[in-house]
Amino acid sequence: MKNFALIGASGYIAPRHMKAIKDTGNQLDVCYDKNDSVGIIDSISPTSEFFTEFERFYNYAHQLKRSPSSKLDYVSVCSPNYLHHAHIAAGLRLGCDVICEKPLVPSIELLDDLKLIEEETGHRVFNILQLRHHQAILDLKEEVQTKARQGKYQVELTYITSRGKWYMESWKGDPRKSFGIATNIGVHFFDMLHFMFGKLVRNELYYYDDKKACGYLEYENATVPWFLSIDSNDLPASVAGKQTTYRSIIVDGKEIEFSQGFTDLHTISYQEILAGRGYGIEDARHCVETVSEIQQGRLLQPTDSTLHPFFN
Ligand code: AKG
Repeated sequence: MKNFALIGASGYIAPRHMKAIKDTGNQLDVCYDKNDSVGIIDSISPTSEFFTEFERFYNYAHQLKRSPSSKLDYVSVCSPNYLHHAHIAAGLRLGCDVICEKPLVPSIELLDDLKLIEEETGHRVFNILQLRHHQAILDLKEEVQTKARQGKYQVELTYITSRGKWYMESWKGDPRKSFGIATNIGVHFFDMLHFMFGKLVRNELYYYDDKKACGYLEYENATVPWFLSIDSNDLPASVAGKQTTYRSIIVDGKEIEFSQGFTDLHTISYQEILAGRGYGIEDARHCVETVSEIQQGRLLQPTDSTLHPFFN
C-alpha cells in the first residue's frame, strides 16, 4: 500500500484522484487546498489530514519522512495549471513520485526544468493522459496501426464540452492561470492525435477566443481540421438538449463518438502508473509543444480543405 498526498483537493477533478487512490488500494494521508470546500474527503478518506496553507502542508509532509511506514510515496497534483510546475517540484523534492493533471506544464522550458528536477531528486513525474486509456481510442489506434493504406488519414476532430458561466469566473477562464482553452481542454485531443497519428508536421490556428478555437493539424499519418468549444450553442442539433458534451473524431468518413466513458479513466491511469507503465515527461513533450505554439495565437487564413465545417 502506497501513501499519497493530494494538492488541489477542492477542485473539479480532485474526487477522481481520490477515488483512484482508494480504488487502487492505497491511502490518502494528507490533502491541501487553499479553499476549504473539501467535504468530499469524508466520502473517500475520512481520516486524511487537511491543510489550507501550503507551508503547513509541506512541513507535515516532511515530518512524515521520519518513519518509513508513514513516508509519502506519491503526491497527486490537481491544482490550477499555472501552479503545476511549483507543486510537482515540491512533490519531487519531498522525495515522492508525482502524478499530475493535464496540462503538465505550458512550455518546453518548464518541461525541461522538470526533467532536471527529476534528475536532481531521483523521482519521477507522471502525467494523466486519460484519452490514451479510452477503449474507443485504443481500438482506433489499433486499426490505424494494423491497416495498410496509401496516404494520410483524413480526420476531422470536433470537441465540444459545454461549461456554464462559472468557467469564465474561475481560474480556468483566466489565461494567465489556465493558458487558455486550447491548453486547458484541447490538450486532451492534441495528445490523443499524436498518440494515434505520430509526429506533428503542421500546426495552423484560424480562430481563437475565450470559448472556442479552430485550426488544422497535420501529423505524419493524418490531416486534421479541428474545432473546440465550451459553448453549448455549438453542440450539433443531433445531441443538443440531450447531452452537454460532443467529442467526435471522423476518420476517413467513419465517425467515432467518444463522449462517453471519459469520467472513469483516472483509476486506469493510476493502475498503469503504479504498475510502472505511467506516461512521463517525454510522453507529454509533444502535446506541450503543440499547445505552446497555439498559445502564441498567430492566426492564419484557412483553405477549403483545412477548415473545420463547424466553423463559420
Ligand atoms: C477541464 O474542464 O479542465 C477538462 O479537462 C475537461 C475535459 C472534457 O470535458 O473533455
